[in-house]
Amino acid sequence: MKNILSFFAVLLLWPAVLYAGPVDLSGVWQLSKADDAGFGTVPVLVPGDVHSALLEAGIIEDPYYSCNEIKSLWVGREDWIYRRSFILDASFLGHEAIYLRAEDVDTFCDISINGHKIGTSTNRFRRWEWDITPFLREGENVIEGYFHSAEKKSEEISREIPYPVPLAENLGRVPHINLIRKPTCHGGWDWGPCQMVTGFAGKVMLIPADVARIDYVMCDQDFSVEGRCTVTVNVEVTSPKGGKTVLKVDLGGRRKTRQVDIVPGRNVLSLPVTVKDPELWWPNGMGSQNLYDLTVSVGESTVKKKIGLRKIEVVNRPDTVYGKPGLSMTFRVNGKDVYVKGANWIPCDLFETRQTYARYSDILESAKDAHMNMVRVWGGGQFEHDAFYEICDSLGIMIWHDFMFSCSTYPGTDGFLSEVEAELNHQLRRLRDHCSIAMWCGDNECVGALGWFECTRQNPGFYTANYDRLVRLRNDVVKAVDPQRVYWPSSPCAGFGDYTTDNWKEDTKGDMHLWSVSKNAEKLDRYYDVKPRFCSEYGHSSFSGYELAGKYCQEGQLNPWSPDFEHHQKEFNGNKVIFDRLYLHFRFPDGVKNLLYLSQVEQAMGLKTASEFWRTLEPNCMGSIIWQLNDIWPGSSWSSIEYGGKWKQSHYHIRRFYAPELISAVPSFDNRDSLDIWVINDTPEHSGCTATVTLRDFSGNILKRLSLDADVPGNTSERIISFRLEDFGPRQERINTFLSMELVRAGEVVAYNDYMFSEFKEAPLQEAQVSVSVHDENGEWVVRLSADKPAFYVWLDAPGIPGEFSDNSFTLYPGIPAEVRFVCKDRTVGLKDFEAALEVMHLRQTY
Ligand code: BMA
Repeated sequence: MKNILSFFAVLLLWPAVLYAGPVDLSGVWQLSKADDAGFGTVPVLVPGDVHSALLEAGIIEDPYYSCNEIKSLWVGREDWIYRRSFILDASFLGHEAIYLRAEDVDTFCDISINGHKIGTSTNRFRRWEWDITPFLREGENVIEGYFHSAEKKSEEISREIPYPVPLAENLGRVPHINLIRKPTCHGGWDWGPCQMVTGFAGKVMLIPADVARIDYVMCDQDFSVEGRCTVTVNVEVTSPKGGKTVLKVDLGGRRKTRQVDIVPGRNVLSLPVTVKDPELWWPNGMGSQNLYDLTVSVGESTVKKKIGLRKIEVVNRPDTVYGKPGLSMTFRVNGKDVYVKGANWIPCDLFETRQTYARYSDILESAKDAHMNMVRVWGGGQFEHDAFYEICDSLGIMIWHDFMFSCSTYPGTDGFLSEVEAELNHQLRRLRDHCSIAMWCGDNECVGALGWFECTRQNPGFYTANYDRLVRLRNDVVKAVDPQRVYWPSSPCAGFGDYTTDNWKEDTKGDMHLWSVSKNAEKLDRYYDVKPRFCSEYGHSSFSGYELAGKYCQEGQLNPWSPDFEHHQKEFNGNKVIFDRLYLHFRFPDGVKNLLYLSQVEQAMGLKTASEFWRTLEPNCMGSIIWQLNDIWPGSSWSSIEYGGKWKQSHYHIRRFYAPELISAVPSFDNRDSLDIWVINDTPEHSGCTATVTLRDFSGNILKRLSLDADVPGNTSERIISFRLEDFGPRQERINTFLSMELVRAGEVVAYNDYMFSEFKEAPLQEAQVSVSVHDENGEWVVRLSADKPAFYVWLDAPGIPGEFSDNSFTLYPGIPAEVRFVCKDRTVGLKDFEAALEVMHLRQTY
């Protein structure tokens, strides 16, 4: 970081930063505290944030360590001033107009140029543009941004609204953050700390214009003629003085031009380009992600982007399922129905300086590796930076995109609604050409919030009418700006205008959020009672791994009940519910390391039970989105990938249970005394497999083995056999055994799984000895493992060495050695270091 700062400092001192095109004011600015001259100044990066600058300057301690979060809460209650100078020459000033454009300004900022106030930002999600031509001068200019405390502003606004507008309890420390347009999770959430991050989080640019300034490029795709896609390129242009110029479009080498008459002010220009035999964009697992280069220029202004050609529909059709009226929820891409396998995305860090391309790419690559085809950008976070969407486009990860509203009521005031209208008008224009965005969704859990508070229950008509205004406004903007995309009113919800169905419990219509099983520590069998059409949230919380917990706890506090560790558990009663769930399955573990390990095993078991069952329900259920993929800081949470990028056990399980081919044992839903074996084949081809189902005891002896035909057609889930449980003996005998299953094609195991007849705490697990050796095979690091007895949830860990194993958290059987590869993400680490760091754990070792 220090190096980055000094690099930018050199740039800043460069005598004349002169450009013919836009001037990017990114780099080092100076930060001061508004009411404290003694504070002096510290360098601050743009894009960036105040906290990062204070941390770099040693003014605050790392808010992610120990209980330091509390020590830096003051930062959000102060006003801050950003300032920098820049040099302009006469030729730049010769342009007809020069605009200041700022994105992601968080949140309330008075901006001045050379002492003249040019405008005030009031919303992080809008793009701000001001004509600053009269205020610029040749030579040195000064720009200043005065950031008012957003927390204090939210309090002021709450005093102006004559009725309560509550936000869910236990979510954060800033009770009125829902009144301002800023990432709600900055105030804290049940997986993250409160740090009211502020500053220029996006770019600040000077944009010169004579004839044309391109504001947005937006493409419409028309597939109505077989074998071609007509892309109509729409360009929104602002012109200071108007004039004649040329609109040029180049779409993957197909060039078109048109003379255009530009009028002063706003212009909308269009040019259609036809692509014959388009190479379509497909989600991960369904085909390739072809992207066409698009270059558009008007007058002196040029925009480049990459677009994917595809048609995405969301089919919400009334139907009858399991004897009840329902509403389907099916994503369809290029005419093919997709079973969605996804996870929920939250901001990948509180601090803007750490929301880097590398961070996005690491997490999203991990999602792709685990066969995910969708992330849901959750509504309590933010519209992400461009890199996020570019990476999703290129990896084939579809996006279910919430608008930024979560777990709250919202004001129905004209002022609030006009902010929402303005932000959506910008964000939809900015993002709509990203082929990965599959659907806009109004919010997170705001239908439910209508029933969460005393005031909303007392006055349901008033709050529902307020909410309905918001729902309709959002719908109107989508219809006007992005009519080719579906708008789903809220997550979860049962469809338009349905504000009463409780989609935390109802499973017949639309999408549901299923939390009762994990948050009430119910038995995992309860998942088999719920048959969602689409589950967009379900999760099991876990502690972070031992290595990571050791980084945020002070010495002597690596214990879940210590102050430091508890501080990193943000869910109300979160530790208690983890313990309650562990009690259901496991014997009491020895020591903290085993406890943390078990919490991750339980998380994997919970996600696996629900996700595998729901895949068997295809096509009645058409997708599941796990809560949650990533973390905002290091702590206890529902994530499958820890802060820093390390996979928890659950992520390895996700990779197995979201794989295109799966074999799974599920209790029969019409008769719980039966056990069905399912084969799910999400590939387009017949599977051509055989399946083996083996009954073993815990010493590893094979008691029975059955070979079955498992040739399942493409995109189908099929029950290949149903057993009566008593076929495996009476319960008392059965609990001494378990099933292992394999799906085999041409002698190769394409999927494997196992099924326990009892809880692990009841089963007579044997003290398996696991032998491990590490080898270098043509530059690949290979770990060979074998066990003398069945060993469950065998967990390989190489603390201090970043990377992923080709498989992990699996079952080892005697006589069947396993081979696992490790891909190291740090080139300075050698095989010997890896070997020295490697640790292996398994379930029986925990007690
Ligand atoms: C939900 C989400 C989040 C929350 C999660 C875990 O329903 O929408 O608000 O973090 O549950 O409690």
